[in-house]
Amino acid sequence: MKHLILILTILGLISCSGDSAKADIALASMQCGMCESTIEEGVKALDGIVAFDVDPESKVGHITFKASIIDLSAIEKAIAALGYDANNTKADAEAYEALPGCCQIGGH
Ligand SMILES: [Cu+2]
Repeated sequence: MKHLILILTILGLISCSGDSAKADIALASMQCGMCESTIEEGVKALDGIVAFDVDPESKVGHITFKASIIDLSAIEKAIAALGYDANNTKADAEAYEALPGCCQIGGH
């Protein structure tokens, strides 16, 4: 019985403190400041995002999210749906074509 209580206590701690996860997302196809704000707004609109910050120089998005609500692959898919590559998830072709010219690779 004591063990059971101990296990339940540990599980309780994990579900509270272990909920927040951090990850870096490579945004290699991002071209300009508009891309940065498009991606930031799109990601921040998702449920479960605690913080998201894009570094335009390294083209990396630093993200903190609630792992119980959303996972990294869902975030990558959301970025791909905006028209941008996210890690190994390729941009949705139609969304990419719909981006302003300055946001397409080599489109300056
Ligand atoms: Cu752009």
